[in-house]
Amino acid sequence: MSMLVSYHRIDELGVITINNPPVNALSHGVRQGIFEAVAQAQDDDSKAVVILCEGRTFVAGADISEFGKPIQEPSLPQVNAAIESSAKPVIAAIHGNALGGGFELALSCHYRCAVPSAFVGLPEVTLGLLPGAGGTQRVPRLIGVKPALDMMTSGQKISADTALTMGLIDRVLDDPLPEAAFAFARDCIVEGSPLPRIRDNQIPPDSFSSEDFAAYRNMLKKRKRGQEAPQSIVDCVEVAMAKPFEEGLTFERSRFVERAQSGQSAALRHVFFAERQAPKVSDLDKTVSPRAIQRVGIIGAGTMGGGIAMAFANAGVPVTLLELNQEGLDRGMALVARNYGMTVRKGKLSQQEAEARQALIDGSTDYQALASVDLVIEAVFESMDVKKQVFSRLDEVCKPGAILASNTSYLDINEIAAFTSRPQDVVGLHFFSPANVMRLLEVVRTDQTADDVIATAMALGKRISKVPVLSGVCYGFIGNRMLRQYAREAQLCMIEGAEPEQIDRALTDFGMAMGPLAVGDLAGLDIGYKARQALTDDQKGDPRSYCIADALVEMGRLGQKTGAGYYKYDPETRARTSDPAVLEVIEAQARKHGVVRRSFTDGEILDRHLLALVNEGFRILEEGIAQRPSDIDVVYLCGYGFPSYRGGPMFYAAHRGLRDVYERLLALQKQTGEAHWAPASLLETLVLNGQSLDDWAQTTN
Ligand code: T1G
Repeated sequence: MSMLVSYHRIDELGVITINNPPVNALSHGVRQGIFEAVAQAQDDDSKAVVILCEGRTFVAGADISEFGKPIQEPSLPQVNAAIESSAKPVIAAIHGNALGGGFELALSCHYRCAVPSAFVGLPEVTLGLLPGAGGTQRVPRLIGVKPALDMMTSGQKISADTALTMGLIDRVLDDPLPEAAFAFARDCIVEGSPLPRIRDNQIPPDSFSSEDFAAYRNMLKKRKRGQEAPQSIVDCVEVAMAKPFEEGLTFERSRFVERAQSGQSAALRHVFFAERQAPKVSDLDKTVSPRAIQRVGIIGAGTMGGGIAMAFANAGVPVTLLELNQEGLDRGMALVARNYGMTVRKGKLSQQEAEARQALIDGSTDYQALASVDLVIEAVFESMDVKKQVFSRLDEVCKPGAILASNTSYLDINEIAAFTSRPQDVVGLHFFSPANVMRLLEVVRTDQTADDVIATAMALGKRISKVPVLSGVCYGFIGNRMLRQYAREAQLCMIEGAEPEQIDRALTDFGMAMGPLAVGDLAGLDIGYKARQALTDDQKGDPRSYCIADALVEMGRLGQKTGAGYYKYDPETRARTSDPAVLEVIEAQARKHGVVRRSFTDGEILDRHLLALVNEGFRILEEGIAQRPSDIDVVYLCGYGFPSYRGGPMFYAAHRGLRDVYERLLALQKQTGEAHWAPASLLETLVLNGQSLDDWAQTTN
């Protein structure tokens, strides 16, 4: 028996214990160990078998890091078949999370019990996969077709109490493991035969018609736009209704292997590990420990300040929101209250919970109120003069050791840090709007930020349910710096001949949540306009890349907030439609700048936007602004609506092939004569050396 799995006896019970930290993933060694232990139990005089896990969780699934490698036997379906055909009752005793293959293993057991704090789920769809060890055949037999489809296509975790109500488990234990599970197992022995084998359950043939399946598929086409795995899950469940269990298992396996070899699953598995890698800062002094953050101050109670306050209150961290005057403070606190009210009305939070969180946010107009906080985040107007006033004041009132952070999206944080006598305590914490919702947090390290401040920021990011990504100081950090190139291409494609709808459609067909021009209208065209006003003509760059946007703003078309921008918006429904007036503006600007407009293919539009992102991504890596390529992917997935099943801009480039990307950039440079299409030197080096991005990342991190 391997060290990963042990078997011992407790009186009449056989106990199989899995111990594969950190999450008891079903690696080959674990599968082998369970398989052998089940066989051993068949041969001894135990009356029942309990499967439980050491550590903080039950089995959290197959070992994702084994995907892409040849499957070693026994496979999980073989292990599950051995468990289900056991002559003695096998009981799964669940704590922490029983997810994916871990819950499929539990479903092959005859009984399932769980501690109250446990969760079960089949999140394979979030990895572009489907439950490939019997889940698609056993769950509909246990809880019915619709609940099974909802469970597997959402991938959501289900609490122990809800799982009991749904019939997924048999008992929620009152007492702690393992004793309570042993007691339950003894009850199962008394229960006697025949053993409940889910495989023997029948799905009522009229419980879900072919029309129902068709309707469900259509619903998924909208809700899970572009994703292949949800549709495969429906196919498997439809077979579960129509075919005997074994045939269904065979069908499921074939679809599972197909999914596991798909580009979408490779991308989503990359995302899984990339999000877990991002908070790790490879060059930090490993001996430093994060500073304690018990209370936070936020300056500026506007949309960003209010959202940031909610992000901390949602994590149980008390916040002081500071505003210049009472009127501004009341407006900010009212905004927070309104947002919590909306969350309650949507049923996402109880009134009681909302009130408890709101109570953690108090307000003040006096800087002295921040004297004892552990961290201050400034979210005021984007002007260096205003930042100077705020940070000089914070330097006076904040206690030694307090971290001073700026939520600036663009400004030079080295310059901001220089306004204080404690630049080592200054860091950028760049949230994304709405800050209480968006998962991305860019942690911007200045030339002097102390290691323990970075360690604190990364740990704090996880604590408030964000994905923290480290960035160096440059204009726009990682996300906005790349976005400028992407937004430039939207403007240039427009003035050169493409229409706003075509540009946005090319990107949404690729899977972006919204096209660049619709995003501009949502955010407000005046934001970019004001940012450009602060730049010199040189810094602004080619006027063709902003003249249309400027013209629309100067016409008062600021986007959704004025009912018109690149599109016009229905005042009631907010539905957007194209507006011939915009085409007139575009054609006028093209004439003014001597541009002869031409037709575009969607493919060219897509290439110019994606490769603008990718090329700037390579520049950001070669400058060391981002630690690793996957961090750039996380920024775009968690902050800019890049489709997760595409893996992110750098993953996209790596899987498209760096040579193809390189040659396409050279072709665009030749076609347009634009210097910005010159391939980044890192990309050129990798292509000429035949090196992959992963290889490079391994050598540099
Ligand atoms: N395989 C390999 N490594 C895993 C893993 C897994 N299934 N789950 C977690 N890890 C690693 C993770 O990379 C991290 O490593 C460490 O464990 C802690 O994870 C046949 C095919 C269980 C809720 O999708 O959702 O079963 O960074 O930071 O926040 O049908 O991990 O420390 O080096 O996330 O406490 C289905 C995936 C697999 C669940 C714990 N299962 N895991 O969250 O810790 S497919 C899943 C999670 C499958 C079958 C199919 C979470 C968690 P490192 P963590 P956490």
